[in-house]
Formats: sequence, structure tokens, C-alpha cells
Amino acid sequence: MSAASIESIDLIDFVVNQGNGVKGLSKLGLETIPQNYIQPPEERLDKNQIVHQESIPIIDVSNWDDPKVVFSISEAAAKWGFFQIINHGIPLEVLENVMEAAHKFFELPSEEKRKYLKENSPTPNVQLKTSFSLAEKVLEWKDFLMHFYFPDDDSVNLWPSVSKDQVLEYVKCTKPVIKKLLQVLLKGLNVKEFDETKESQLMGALIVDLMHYPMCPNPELAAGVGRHADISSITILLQDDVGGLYVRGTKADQWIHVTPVKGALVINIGDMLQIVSNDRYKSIEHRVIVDRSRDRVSVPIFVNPANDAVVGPFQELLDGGEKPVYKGVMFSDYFNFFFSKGPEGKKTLEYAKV
Ligand SMILES: O=C(O)CCC(=O)C(=O)O
Ligand SMILES: [Fe+2]
Repeated sequence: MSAASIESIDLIDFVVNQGNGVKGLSKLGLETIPQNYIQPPEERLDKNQIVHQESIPIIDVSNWDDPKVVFSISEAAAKWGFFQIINHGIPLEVLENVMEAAHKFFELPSEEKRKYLKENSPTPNVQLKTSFSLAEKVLEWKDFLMHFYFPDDDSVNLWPSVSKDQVLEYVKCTKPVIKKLLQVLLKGLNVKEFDETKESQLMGALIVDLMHYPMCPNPELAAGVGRHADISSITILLQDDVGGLYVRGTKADQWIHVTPVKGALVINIGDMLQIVSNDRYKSIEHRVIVDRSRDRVSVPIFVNPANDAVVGPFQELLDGGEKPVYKGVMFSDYFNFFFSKGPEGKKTLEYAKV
């Protein structure tokens, strides 16, 4: 199909309904991306906005109980909202296998992938998606397979067989790391107890995505993921060596590249942790720029509150005399509000403000 004729086909039908995804577009060998994927100039990342002198911290967590680790993590969460961890104990093989599984899933024929579109999927707990939301004016250059993970849920047996075992193994190995991270982050707030209510508020549900960003003939015009902040409590992100994840820096309109580090996990603070910490920890905007010559994969785990958990600033902080910046919000309401619109940077948090 030529570049001219892509504009004449029904793009949404080709990309979404037929299950070709952006991957299918990428494989057409277009010289120019379709108009729907061209970001307005203000949403393109200008090279001059990238700061090379700064980087997010890389923290060695081989000893979680070391006070220096607690200090570095809580400082990074307050200042950057992002950090990378190394020596977390998850075998490299498990990380490499899940990234390879992401490639394998998206290399499946479109007839196979189409089985996991929301309306076809054998379970609502696994869904093939593309742009953030089709309500957006400009579409994102990515496809992803979203898994809602609940412990002891039989529907995992219905996940795609090319990637199921690898995703499950990755989640199993990551869970203890998630718990440690949250314990350390709470310690940094002087909140000592990580009881059942807090566990449900902070890690009641997990979403694991296999993200696939196909190579793109005009990376400077497109976005893999537009500017947004995550609504999770924390997000654990595994990325390959292609690069392209940028985080908003401490000065306005500066962006910092999250340099891929083999075996590391990128951790970011989401809105829920900003809320419970009453603004101590920051949920920072980030975005993904795609690559001209390589497909990129990443595997985020969004560590979310249980759907019915009500999340507000920790009582321990308010007892200490702080004025609440946020009211209590039911996570499912926050989630639905977020997905009812485009990413729109940091606007979602306003929804929970007192
Ligand atoms: O793929 C990445 O590096 C980041 C993806 C992301 O920010 C998201 O899905 O929320
Ligand atoms: Fe994100």
C-alpha cells in the first residue's frame, strides 16, 4: 500500500478493528505517517528542551534496610518522582524473557491478535489496545496488551499463550520488590505501619502492559505516549535498550532522558502516592518518543489501589498537623475520570484536590 492510499483507507478500521495495530501501519513502509498521528507542534519534543547534564538517580537496593537506601529512595521520590533500581534480585533472564514475549505477541498475525480486542477477548482481564483512547484528537504510535492481574484468578489461563508464562513469572518475581518499595517509601514519610488497609490502598490491584512501539518513519512528529502522569501508586517499568522515555525535569519545560540500564527497573511515583503522601512525593509527567529504525518494547506494572479503596492523605501525616491537600477519592472514580479524556499532563490530580 502506498503512502497516498493509506489516507484513503479507513484508518481506525485497519488499525483497530482488523487488529493490524500501529505495527501493521509500520510494516507498510510508509514514507510519512498518517495525519492522525501527527502531533501539534506544542506536543512535539524539541531537542532544545532535552537536558543532558541531569539524570534520574540509580539506586542499588541490594540492602533494602540500609538507611542510605531509604534516604535515597524517598529523596528521589520527592525530587524527581522517578528513579532506577539495580540489584533488586529479579533474574535478568526473567526480564529478558518477558520483553521477548512482548515482541512475540506483536509479531503474531493480526487474526491472532484481534482475538484479544475488548469485544472478542475470552476474558475482560486481557485486552489488546492501541492509542491511549480513541477519543484523542491525535493518536499515539503504539500498541499494547493490557492484563488486569488478580491473585488466584483462573482467567490468566485465557491470556495469550505466547506471553502468558513470561508475564506471570515476571509479576511473581516483582511482587516482593513492590512491597519492599512501598514499605521503604512509607518509612520515608515516617509512616511505620503497612497494614491491610494501606496494602489495599496502595497495591490492591495490578495492571501489566506489554507495550510495543513500532519503528516510525517520522519520530519527530509522533508520540509513543503523550505527556502524562501515572495514576497508580507506583509504576515499575522494564524497558529495553532502545530508549525514548523522557521525564519532566525540575525546571519548567526541560526533559530528561531515562537512559536504559541493563537489568534495572525504572520506578515512578503515581498520583495515588502523591495523594497519600499529601504532596511529599511527586507524580511526574513523562512521555515516550519512538525510534526511526527499531521497535521498542517496555513492560510497565501499574501498582494500583483496589477499585473500591478510598485514597486520601495518610491520617498519620494529618495527625502530625499537616493540612490535607486532597480529599478522599474512590480509586475506580479516579480511574474512570483519567480514561475519559486524553493524557493531558498532570490535570487528573486536580480532581482530588480539597
Ligand atoms: O513505555 C514507557 O517507557 C512508558 C510507558 C508509560 O509511561 C505508560 O504506559 O504509562
Ligand atoms: Fe506512564
